[in-house]
Amino acid sequence: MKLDNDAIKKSMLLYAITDRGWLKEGETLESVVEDVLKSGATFLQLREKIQGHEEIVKTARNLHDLCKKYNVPFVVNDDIMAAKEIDADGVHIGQSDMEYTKAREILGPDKIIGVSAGNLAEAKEAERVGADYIGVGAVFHTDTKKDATSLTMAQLKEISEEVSIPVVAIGGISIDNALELKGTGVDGICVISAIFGSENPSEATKKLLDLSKQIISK
Ligand code: TZP
Ligand code: MG
Repeated sequence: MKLDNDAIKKSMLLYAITDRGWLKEGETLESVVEDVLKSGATFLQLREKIQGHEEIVKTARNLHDLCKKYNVPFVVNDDIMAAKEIDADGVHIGQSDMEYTKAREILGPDKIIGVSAGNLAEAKEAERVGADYIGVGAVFHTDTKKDATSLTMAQLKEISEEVSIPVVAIGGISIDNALELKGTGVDGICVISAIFGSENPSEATKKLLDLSKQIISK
């Protein structure tokens, strides 16, 4: 059974996206992800920009096992077939690769399909087709995704008001700026470098979780 809208909303609180580019000597993605899950991340996405499908499947299987242990939903970025193969909780797809119909056909009604949105029109379109949540950004400047469009807090607020599916803010979010998102109506924050690029991913996770609770509190 798929998580309902409310449960997905709650799981957006601290959404972590992996990036093996930040791994330090001797670390594995699995070991860092386990620290991050232990420290309170509420959703996990495997995002691989270099690995091929076979490697993605292997990593996804390991991370999914960890996520099950911590009761955290796990999705794969872009590789719908990898998500299908390991029975992940779903996929996250971009707007440019608006493959929603294909993803839903392959994964079925019970899987989570998240879609990226860079503006209100994209957010509404994602909701219309049936996305389970949207990742909206970039809300701040980020070096992680060079082609991400930049949004103002007012635009972000409008998007949160106009769609009823869960909204998670993404892009350049750090411990230093996260609280600027308070009042925008988002359901949580999604980060890559603020966790995986941090000296101490576990501590960063705890701090960001606390900040996100402040952001979503009315
Ligand atoms: N989509 C919009 S911004 C972004 C993605 C994948 C990058 C987020 O990475 P960071 O390091 O949290 O800015
Ligand atoms: Mg993509």
